[in-house]
Amino acid sequence: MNELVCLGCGATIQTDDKSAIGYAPPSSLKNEDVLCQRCFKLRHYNKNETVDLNSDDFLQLVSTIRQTDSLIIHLIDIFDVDGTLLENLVRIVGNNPIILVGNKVDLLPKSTNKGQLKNWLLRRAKEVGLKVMDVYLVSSVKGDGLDELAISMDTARNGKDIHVVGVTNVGKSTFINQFIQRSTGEKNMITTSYFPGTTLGFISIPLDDESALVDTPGIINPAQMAHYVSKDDLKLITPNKEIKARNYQLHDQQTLFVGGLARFDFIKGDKQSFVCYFSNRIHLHRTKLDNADQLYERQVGELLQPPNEETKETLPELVKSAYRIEKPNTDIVFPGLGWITVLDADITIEVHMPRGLAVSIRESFR
Ligand SMILES: Nc1nc2c(ncn2[C@@H]2O[C@H](COP(=O)(O)OP(=O)(O)OP(=O)(O)O)[C@@H](O)[C@H]2O)c(=O)[nH]1
Ligand SMILES: [Mg+2]
Repeated sequence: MNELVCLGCGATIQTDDKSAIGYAPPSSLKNEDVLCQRCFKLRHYNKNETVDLNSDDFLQLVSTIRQTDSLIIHLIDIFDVDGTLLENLVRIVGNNPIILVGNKVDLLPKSTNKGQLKNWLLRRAKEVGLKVMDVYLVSSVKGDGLDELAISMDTARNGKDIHVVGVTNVGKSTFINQFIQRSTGEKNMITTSYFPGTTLGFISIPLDDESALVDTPGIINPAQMAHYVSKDDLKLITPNKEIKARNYQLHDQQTLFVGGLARFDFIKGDKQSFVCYFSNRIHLHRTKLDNADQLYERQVGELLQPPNEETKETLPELVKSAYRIEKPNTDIVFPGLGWITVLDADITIEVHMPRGLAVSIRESFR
């Protein structure tokens, strides 16, 4: 006997509780493929019903992969590597071999040096103690890089299953949908959405008679920006096309606001250019450092958006950290938002982010 699961999200289908996960009207059970009500609404009305995400349940479920003999595709969002690279992946997938795949390359400016980005990802994986066979860069939406990866996956899996594992919202289901579309022509078979927690159970797509490509629910990482902002704001901060670099000449004692979600204070150093990489829909605002506190208080949710008037209420307060940047070509990374490249060097800055999210510094790969 096989449990009936939703084709779109992998949740176990039930017909009793309309407000619980996996609900489908009894009449839908006679269909060959059953979609739960939440997936149905997401697909047909683009309406996202919030589900109660219990991070422990998902972690436990995904951790059963430890007991399998399979190939792991660890998908991460190259726009938020700190928020999506799973340092504890080995605890979840055991000794299975891992290919690291950076998704969403379509969002990077075309000029990005992909070779350097790959090397940096390899270094990051090593730094956090993650052993990976190889690194690939792909766009699951556009299809870039998937042919090359498909060949490598086929060799590496050696007839075994492939599990696609990663933090919520990195694009696991979109990634698998591309492979389904390539082999059967069917589009958007698995439900995807811009909000975390879309996939709720394992979804197995047969590769041949013996093995499958398996979609898994996202691991919840509290350090992911998506958990701090409203759905509306998330839509604005998530880039939906290639990022246009925005160049700002700043003097010391000037501040740049990233909407009302983050703030960059140039404390000390020579006047210079800062290149900003954020969703084109986030408003950047320059002001004098002296005015910045007051401006924030008055204008967060107004001039400084996102958040908006309503969603500013739920945003954690911004907390400040100071850095001395000595090397030229350094990125200040605002997890889940984007980054600012410092072209020159020898500067002191202060950076403000919502409490719970930490800025990081890296060598730029531009
Ligand atoms: N620009 C861009 N967006 C992508 C890409 N892949 C996925 N997305 C978007 O990222 C969002 C999340 O995609 P999903 O495929 O639902 O992510 P997931 O990892 O399955 O999420 P969970 O099921 O919640 O764990 C959606 O809005 C996708 O359209 C990509 O290659 N490029
Ligand atoms: Mg998914």
